[in-house]
Amino acid sequence: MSPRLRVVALCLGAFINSVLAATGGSFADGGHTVVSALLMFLGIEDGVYIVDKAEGNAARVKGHPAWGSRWDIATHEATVMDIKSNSFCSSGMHLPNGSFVTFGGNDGITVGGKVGNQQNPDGTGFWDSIYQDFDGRKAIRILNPCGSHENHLSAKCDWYDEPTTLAMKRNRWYAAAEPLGDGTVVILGGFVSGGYINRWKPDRPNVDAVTQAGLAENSYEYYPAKAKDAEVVNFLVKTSGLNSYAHTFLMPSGRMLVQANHSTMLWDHNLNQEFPLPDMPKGVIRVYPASGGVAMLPLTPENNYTPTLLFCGGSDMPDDNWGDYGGPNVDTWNFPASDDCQRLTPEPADQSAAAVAYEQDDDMPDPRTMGQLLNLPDGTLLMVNGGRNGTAGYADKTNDTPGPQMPFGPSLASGPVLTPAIYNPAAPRGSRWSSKGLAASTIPRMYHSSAILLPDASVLIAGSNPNADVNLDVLFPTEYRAEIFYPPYFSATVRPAPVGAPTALGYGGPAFDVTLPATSYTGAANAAADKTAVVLVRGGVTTHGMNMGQRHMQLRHTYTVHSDGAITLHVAQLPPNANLFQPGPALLFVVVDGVPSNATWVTVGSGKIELQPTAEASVLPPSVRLDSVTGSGGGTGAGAGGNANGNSTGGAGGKEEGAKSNLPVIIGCIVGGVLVVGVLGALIAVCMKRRNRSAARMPPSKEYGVGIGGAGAGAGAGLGGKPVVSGWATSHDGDSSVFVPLAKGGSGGGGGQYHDDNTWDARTGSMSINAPYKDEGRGTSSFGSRSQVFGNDAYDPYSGQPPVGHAGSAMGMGEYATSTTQLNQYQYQQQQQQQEGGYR
Ligand SMILES: [Cu+2]
Repeated sequence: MSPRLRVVALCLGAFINSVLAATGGSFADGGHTVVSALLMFLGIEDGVYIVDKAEGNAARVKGHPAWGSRWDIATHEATVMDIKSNSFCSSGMHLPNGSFVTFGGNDGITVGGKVGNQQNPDGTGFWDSIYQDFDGRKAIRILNPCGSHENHLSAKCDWYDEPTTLAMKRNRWYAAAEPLGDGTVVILGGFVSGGYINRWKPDRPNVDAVTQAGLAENSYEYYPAKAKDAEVVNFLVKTSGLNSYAHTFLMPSGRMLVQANHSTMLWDHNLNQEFPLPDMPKGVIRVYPASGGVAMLPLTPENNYTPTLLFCGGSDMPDDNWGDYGGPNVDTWNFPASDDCQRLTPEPADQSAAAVAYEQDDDMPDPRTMGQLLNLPDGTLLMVNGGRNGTAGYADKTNDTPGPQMPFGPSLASGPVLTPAIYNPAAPRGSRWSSKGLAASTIPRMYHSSAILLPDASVLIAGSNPNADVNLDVLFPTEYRAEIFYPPYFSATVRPAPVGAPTALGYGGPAFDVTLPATSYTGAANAAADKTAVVLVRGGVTTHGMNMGQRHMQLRHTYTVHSDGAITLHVAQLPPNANLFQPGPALLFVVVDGVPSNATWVTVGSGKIELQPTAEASVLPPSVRLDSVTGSGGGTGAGAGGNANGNSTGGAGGKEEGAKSNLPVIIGCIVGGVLVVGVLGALIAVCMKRRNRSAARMPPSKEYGVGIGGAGAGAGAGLGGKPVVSGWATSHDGDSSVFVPLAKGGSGGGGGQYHDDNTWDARTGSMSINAPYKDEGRGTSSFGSRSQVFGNDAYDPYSGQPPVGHAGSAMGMGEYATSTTQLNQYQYQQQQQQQEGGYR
C-alpha cells in the first residue's frame, strides 16, 4: 500500500467511527430555529424552510421581527428569511417544479396578537407598524428553494409574497391544501378570521350555517386559480365548526377523500359532488383542534397501490364541549385525548359501497392530541409530538377559568407525550405499535409543533408555541430548539449506498437501473436482494401535527446479482397514474432489510402544472440470482466516491478494521479515473478535519450519512455512467448541475435524463411556468407578463428584478382589495370580541 493510500484508508476508518455516533431511537440536538417552527418543509436537499406566525421573535430581518427562516441540514443553523404577510396557520404544498407555496393566514397583527395599527375597512388588521406584517388571509406565498450557499434574502431565493398581485379569492386560515394529479392545488375551507372552532353556537342571532355570519369560508378554490368562483362545499357546512384543516387525500380515481368532524366523503371537486362514506367510529374527531395524526400507509406493489389511510388519536370530546369561535365550553386540558386508531380504504379493489368501512386498528401506546404521523423510508410510520389531554389552540381564559388561573398558561392541552411510537402496518393486529428502544424527548411539543423527514432518513422535530406571541415564561413556552430523531434503523452498522439513481422519474416508461455495491449489505446476496425495496417518500408540508401532501410509494423492481457481490436493481417508473403520487419533488431511498440509504432528490413528473405524461407501466427483466455470493458491508466498509461532475465524497459501510480491505475499492476508484490526486487530497483534508472534531460530539445528521460508499467503483467501472447523486451528502456546489432540479431541466418520464435547458425555470419567464403562476382570480385571461397585467411597478418574482422593500411596498390602504366576504358591523363586533378573547 502506498503511503498516500494508507492515509486515505486510515482516514476513512476514522471517518467511519465518527459518522456512526447516532444511536437508533435517540434524539439529538438540532440547533435553534430562530423563529418557532409552526410550519416546515424540506425545500431542497440541504435545507428546511420554516414559517412562523408574525410575532415578536428576537431575530429580525429588514427592520422587523422575523417569522421565516431556513434551517441548514449540515450545520443545524438557521438564517432569517423575510415574509411580508402574516403566515399564522397557513397551509402549504409543493408544486411540480419543486417550488413550494403557502396559502392564507391571519390578518395584520401587532404585539400580543392584537389587531395591527393600520386597519382594513372592516376593522381587521391591514398592516402593523411594529411587526410590519400585512394581512395574510388571502396570501399565496411562493418560494423557489435555494441551496445553502446562496443568499436567502435575494430576489432569487426569498419568498414571493405580494397580496396585491397574487392572492386567493377568499380569506382563509386553517384551510386544507391537496395537490391534484396535474399539480394544481385544491384549497379547501378555512376560517375567515380566526377563532377556536369554525362556527358560532346555533342559538346566536343572525347566524347562517353556510357562512357562520361571515366567519366561515366553507368553499374551495384552486391554485393556480380557475375561472369559476369559490363554490360552497356542503360537506364543510355539515361538519360545522370541526372542519378546518380537513384531512384530504387524493385517491387513484381523482376523487378526494375528505374527513372532518365525524364525517367522511369522497369528493369530485370538478363537479363539487359528494359521495358519503361511513362516519368515524366512536365519535373521535381527527381534525383541528382535536388534531389526530393521519397518514396514508405506504403504496406498494403488494397492495396494488391501493391507498389505505390511518387515523390515530385526536379527541372524542362531546360536541357541546367544543363551543364555538369564542372557545371551548370546558377546560379542555382535563379531557383525555384519544388513543384510538382506525384504518380506511376509500377505494378498495371491490368497488361496492359496502366494501368501504372503517376498520378498527391497534390503540396507540399513549393517547395523543396533536400527535403526528410520518412515513419513514422503511415502511413504518413514526408518531411523535402532542399531548395526553386537551386540544390544540390557546386562549387567555375559558368559560370556567380566568386567565391567571389557567394551569398550563394559554395552552388548551396538557401532559406532553415525550416518547415516540412506531407503527408497522405489515405487523399482525395487536402488535403494530411499539415504543421499544425509543428514547423520550425532553422537550414538550404541544400546539404549533412540526416534524419532517430529512434526506438522511432522520426526522427533524421543532416548534411548539401555544401562545399568542413569543412567551418564554410559561410551562409550554415559545420553543426554538430543534431536535433530530434517529429512527431505529440508525443502529445498523451497514447502510446501503446505491449508485446511479436518477434525478427525475415519470409515470410509466422504461425501467432504470440502480446498483448496490457489495459493501451495501452483509450476508447472502440473494437474500439481501429479496429484502430490498426502492421507495419514494415525500414528507409534505408539516404544520399543526399534519404533513400535507405526504406520500410513500414503493416502486416495483427486479434484480441481477453479480459475481462481485454487486446487485443491480431494475426499477420501474411510477405507475402510470399521477393521482397515486402527485408530481413534484420527492426523496428516493433504497432500503435493504429495513435500513434506508441516504436519499436522492428526484423530481417526479414533467415539472409543469399540466396533465402529466404517462406511458405503459415499466416492463422489468426477470431477476437473476447467484448463490454463494455475499456482501462485504460491515467487514470491508468504506468506498470513496466521485460522481460524473467530479464531486467527491467519503463513503463508509463498516467498522474500522474494514479500512484494510478498502484498498481494492480505492484502487478501483483510481482505475476508473474518477478520483484524481487533487480530489484525494481534498478528501483527505476533509476527513482529517472530521477526525479532529469528531471526539465525543453528537454529529449533525449529515454526518451519520455514509455518502456514497463504493460510488467511485460504481461510476468508475462504468456501471451506468449516469451522474451519481445518491447520497445527499455529496458536495453541493453551484456548478453541479445535478443539484439544481428545481430551476433547471430534470425531464420527467425519461428515467434520469437531465436537461440543462431552462424549460421550466420559474425565473426565466419561459413559456411553461408563468401561466400556472398567474393570478387568474384577478380577471386576467391572457398569459401576458406580470408587469403587463399589473403595471410596471408590480413586482414580478420571475423577472429577476429585486422586489420592493418590505415596508415600502407598493401596497397601500387605498389599494387593498377587500374580501368578498366583507364583514358587517355585527360580525365585526364579534370578531373584536373574539380577538380580545384571544382564542386561536
Ligand atoms: Cu394554529
